[in-house]
Amino acid sequence: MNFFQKDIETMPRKDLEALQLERLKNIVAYCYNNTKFYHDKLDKAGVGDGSRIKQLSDIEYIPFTEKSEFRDNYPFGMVAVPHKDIVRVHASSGTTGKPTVGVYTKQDIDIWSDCVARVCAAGGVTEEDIIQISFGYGLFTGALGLHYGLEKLGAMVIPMSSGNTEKQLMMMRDLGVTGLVATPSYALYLSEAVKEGEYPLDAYKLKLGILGSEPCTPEMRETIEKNLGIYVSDNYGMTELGGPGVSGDCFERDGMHFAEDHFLPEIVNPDTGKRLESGETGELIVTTLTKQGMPVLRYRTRDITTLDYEPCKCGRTHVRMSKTKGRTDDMLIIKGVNVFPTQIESVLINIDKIGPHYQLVVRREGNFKDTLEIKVELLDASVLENYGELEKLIRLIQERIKSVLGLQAKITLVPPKTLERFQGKAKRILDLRNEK
Ligand code: DLL
Repeated sequence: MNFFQKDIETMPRKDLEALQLERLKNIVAYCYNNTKFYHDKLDKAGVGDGSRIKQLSDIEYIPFTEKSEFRDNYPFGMVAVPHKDIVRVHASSGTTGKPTVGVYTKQDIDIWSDCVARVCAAGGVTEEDIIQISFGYGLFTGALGLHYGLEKLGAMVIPMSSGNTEKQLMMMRDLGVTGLVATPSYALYLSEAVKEGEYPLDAYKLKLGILGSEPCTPEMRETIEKNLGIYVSDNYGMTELGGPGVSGDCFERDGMHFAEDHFLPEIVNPDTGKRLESGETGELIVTTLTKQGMPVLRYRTRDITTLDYEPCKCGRTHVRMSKTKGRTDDMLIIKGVNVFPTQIESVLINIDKIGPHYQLVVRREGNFKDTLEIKVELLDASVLENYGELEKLIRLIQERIKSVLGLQAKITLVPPKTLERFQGKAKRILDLRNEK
């Protein structure tokens, strides 16, 4: 039994789509009538209150909502309810400019918790589990989002937050923690600490990892699973859509099931905005169907993925999104080749003698020519003393990168434990293109 709301999660698609259409019409009218932002935007696009929407594909008449509009309307310009109805505010950790704000009514928190509970149940959590949340508590949606969802599911929650590795491990051992909630990067970091710590792996009762908030390649997942002796599932979401709970893996791990009764996904060509067919890769666009506090129509997530509507062996009928390749803003264009860091990660992880930690340094030579340096950690520092072996390893990595990605990169091997470790999302790209 790994469902939280089985009737909804396995609903026949015909019924699901009828529900989505009804909710789509309602949310467009709701946005039009309750926010000046959407009132003006929908009027300008000639959509008005959405009464011309007769079928789901009519969604294409609605204009996209862009990330910049969140910033321009910071903090409460897109809110659709009076302040007295708002019970929570979260914000993204955006590194530049103002953060992106999310606001929640009581009903929003309730539905959000349901969606997160679904993701956790699908990843194997039951009310028997003791789950340590090692996301940083605060404005970030991850910690409180998972916290409420797990409590709703009935699991025992340890609100550990991130940092203080020794204490993290002590609590895991002492409380008999069975599941870890973290970013894949932090799970990797903790797994190394376990390996090097004085306690053997069987001093821990860990069996599950509910990881999300950043891309995790299957290869990275396998490394974490092996190091910690756990089963890992991936879950996806973002502040603009309320946080985690938008989609998550089932035991098939063949795409993350969308909570399609609350979020309507589409895929478009990121350059033209044209809608793409099921199975085609493009930018994910999402409309929130039930959010009261800050509903969003056709949000351009910038995440690159595919949607698969084929029935899943697990019985869920809700569409599956593939692991994201990354964000359009993280895509590097090196000498005309488009690459995502995740593609490089998949290549590196399969090579012996190097660890799963890497950093990508992008520089600009002259006006146009971008170059990529890949810094990778060695597992054993002694390789650095053997010139022949070092050269051989560098050549091997270079050739693999070239044959898989068609990309010529400079490879720098660095001693073990010299690259930065991350307690939240990893920052693997060091972009020096605009620095003199
Ligand atoms: O990361 C929400 C979240 C918290 C999701 C905890 C899952 C677990 P933001 O900080 O606003 O929100 O970042 C959103 O992170 O657009 C993706 O680019 C990326 N992202 C989130 N989950 C995944 C995932 C939270 N499972 C941005 N795989 C999104 C790949 C992910 N990328």
